[in-house]
Amino acid sequence: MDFRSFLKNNIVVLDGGMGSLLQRRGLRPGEKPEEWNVSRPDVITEIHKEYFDSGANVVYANTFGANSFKFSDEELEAVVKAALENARAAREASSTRHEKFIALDIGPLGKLLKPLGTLDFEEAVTVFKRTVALGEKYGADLIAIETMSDTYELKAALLAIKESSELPVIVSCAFDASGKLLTGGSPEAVVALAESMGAVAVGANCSLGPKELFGVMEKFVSVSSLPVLAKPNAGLPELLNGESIYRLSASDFADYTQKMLEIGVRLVGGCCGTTPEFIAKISKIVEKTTPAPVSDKNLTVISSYTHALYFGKEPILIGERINPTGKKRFKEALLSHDLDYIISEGLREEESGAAVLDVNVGLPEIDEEEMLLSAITELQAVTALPLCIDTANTAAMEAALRRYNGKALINSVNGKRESMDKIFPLMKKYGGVAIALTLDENGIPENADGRVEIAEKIIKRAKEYGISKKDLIFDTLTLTVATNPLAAKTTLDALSRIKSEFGCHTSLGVSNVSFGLPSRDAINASFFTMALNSGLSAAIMNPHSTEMMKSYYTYRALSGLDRDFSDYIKKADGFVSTATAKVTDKPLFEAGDNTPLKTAIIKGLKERARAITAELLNEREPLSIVENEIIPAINAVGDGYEKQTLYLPSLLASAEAAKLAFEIIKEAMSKSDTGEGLGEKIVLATVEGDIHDIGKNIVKLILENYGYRVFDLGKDVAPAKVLEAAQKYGARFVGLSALMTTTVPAMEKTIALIKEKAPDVSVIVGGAVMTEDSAIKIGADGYAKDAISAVKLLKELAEK
Ligand code: B1M
Repeated sequence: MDFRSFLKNNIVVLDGGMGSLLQRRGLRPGEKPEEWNVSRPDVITEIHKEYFDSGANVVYANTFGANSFKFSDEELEAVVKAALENARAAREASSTRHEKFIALDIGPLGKLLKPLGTLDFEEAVTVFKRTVALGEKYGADLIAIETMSDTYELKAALLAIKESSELPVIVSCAFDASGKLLTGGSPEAVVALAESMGAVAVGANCSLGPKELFGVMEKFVSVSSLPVLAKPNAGLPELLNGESIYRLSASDFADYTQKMLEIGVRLVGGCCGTTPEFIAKISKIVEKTTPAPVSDKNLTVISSYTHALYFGKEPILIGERINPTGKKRFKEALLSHDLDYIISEGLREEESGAAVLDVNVGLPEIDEEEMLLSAITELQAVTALPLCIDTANTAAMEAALRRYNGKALINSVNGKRESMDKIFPLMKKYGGVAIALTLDENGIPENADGRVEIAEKIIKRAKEYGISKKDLIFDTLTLTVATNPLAAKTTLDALSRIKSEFGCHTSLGVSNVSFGLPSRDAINASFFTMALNSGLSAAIMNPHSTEMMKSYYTYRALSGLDRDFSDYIKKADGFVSTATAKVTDKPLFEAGDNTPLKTAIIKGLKERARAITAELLNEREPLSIVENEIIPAINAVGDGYEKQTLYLPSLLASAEAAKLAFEIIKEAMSKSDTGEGLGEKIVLATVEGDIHDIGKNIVKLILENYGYRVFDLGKDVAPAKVLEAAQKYGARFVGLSALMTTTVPAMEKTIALIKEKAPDVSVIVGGAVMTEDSAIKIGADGYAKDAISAVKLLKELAEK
């Protein structure tokens, strides 16, 4: 039986941990587990056999880290080949009679993708492809992507498989205690992506025990139309003498597994700390359990890297402002490649209440493909809103869909054969939900019947491409009532019929209705309310329009979608004060904004931050800009990160913007040395394991400004390197920075080494995680809470 058929009707037992078992059998720290496929095939085969004997239907071949970042081409082929041979040998040796499959195991590449790290998306796809091709060549039955903590890397892996293999793929991600991925992704976002990219099962593995993971599994089961997979650790790890210990017993683990099966999980196994004993206990339970049915949830969903957005729960506002039509300033921005302007349009829409951003950057004079790709890349670095990719250029659409981190909304397909035959293959490959316009080769039908017929034709053609109608949202086209008074009624009739006859969701661009008439906002708003009442699921509109937002919030409140009218009440003040204004087109940077640099950094607008800093330097002291703009902005972003209102990519975008602002300040300040330090030498470093360097860079700048000769070793610096530099440069001082509790031990280690080998050198420390007390405790000569205190402290130490 092949894996797909087995999965359809059975609960699948997966294997348990591999790494911890290898350590017990002598794998040394730093040694690559995959090397044992070749050097210790007996051990690997034995472990696989134990899992098969315990009842596992699937063993993961020992290829978790087998990729070309860690192995040369030759080595990679050897380890993957041996991995699959070992698994096959185990299968042959195992005498139990249940179904047995071998998965090629694909783990994270060990490098973060841009914008979080330096790895390019396409390079990640290429690297995954190499491993996948070997897995296919050496006979894997399926592919298991596991322990992913970034949806972007997951997408790269899924795409690599799609482009190079026919094997079924099961997917699982690593969630933290908040129920999110490292980059902020929710289970719902993972499901949306995995389903749309063609996985056959989706779920969670590693990081937590079954108890802590239970809430995450409930979320998976509630939204997934695919079988759900759970492969937790044997409880939460405890660190003992540098080793992770897992204390959950096999029986307790099995009890939790039973509960997971009861809520509908269909693939169960274990990760770190679990052993064949755990799998044997699970298998016993599975034998007695009837598989829960896997139902099609019939959800129309798009997603970003953080969250999924479902159509039909409440009306969705799609911001239309990223579009050059009729906008001189926007066109100029496109021509001059002013991405910050384009992005700030999107951020303003988000502030006004848009839930999705439509992105249209087409202009005949520019390379639309390049521009769309840049806009998508930059936007998804600063906002977590799902994007709607809006272009008639198929190449640009494909490039954007490929790079989009999630399941995109696609604007648009229509009933013309040519349109469907271009868009549907892209949807099939990259996933997505398409806005389907009810027009075809004969134009827009005048009556509702004609538009409903086109909708039916689109649904039929989509089906031929294997695309479900739940991934189509119908736009029955708003025409102006000025030339045809029945136009609005026809649009709404078609909309209601498509909803009731086909069960499909709908969207409209509303503002066309009033073209050529006075008080357009009044007509638009009434039409919008009528459309909402006819069951409109989404509207493409200007979220800065007060009248439209009034309609939206009153509709929600009056139809019971806004509990206690709380959203309405929050917005009502704005409605009153702007009652006479047509559109509250509030710029992101208002005249009189005292903190434009702060805003630019918080929003992660890099070029804007650089330009504003240069302007501010004409009127303000560099240091006051650092203290009153840059540091508070970074702290504000830090607060948002802590409260989980924003996630790592946004934090990084802000840090990058702060860095650019800071570079301009550095240039200005390098001209103003006070000479106070009289050339005293100091070696500066952020300690090993810590990559936070904004604070350390500020300290460097100020020290240089006070006449110190600073030797900056950068971030993540090993103790020996710090010592070596202090000795090499004959520095009298060393300054260390640490921002995380986990890197304070590295600071202590560095101080101890310096005290031992260079006792004449004084060490000062700082960083948000440090205090006067903790500095003394780890043996530092002094603690500085900020850069100016560091200058004072060094002076005191020099005088001692
Ligand atoms: Co991260 N980060 N971060 N981060 N980050 C913190 C520090 C954190 C508190 C956020 C949080 O969770 N609330 C948290 C640490 C928790 C803890 O251990 N207590 C954290 C975490 C967990 C992480 C990651 C692990 C996230 C993840 O991957 N899950 C990861 C770490 C990776 C690693 O280091 N191995 C990570 C990554 C990042 C970014 C890359 C996105 C980015 C850093 C970019 C960069 O530095 N190039 C980043 C940022 C920006 C922050 C916050 C938001 C801001 C840090 C900062 O720059 N502050 C931070 C939360 C926060 O502090 N609000 C956070 C502004 C800066 C001017 O202040 O550095 O304190 P500070 O420097 C001050 C003083 O302390 C002093 O002078 C400076 C000027 O006044 N000072 C010295 C500093 N060094 C000194 C040395 C001296 C004297 C004075 O003498 C030598």
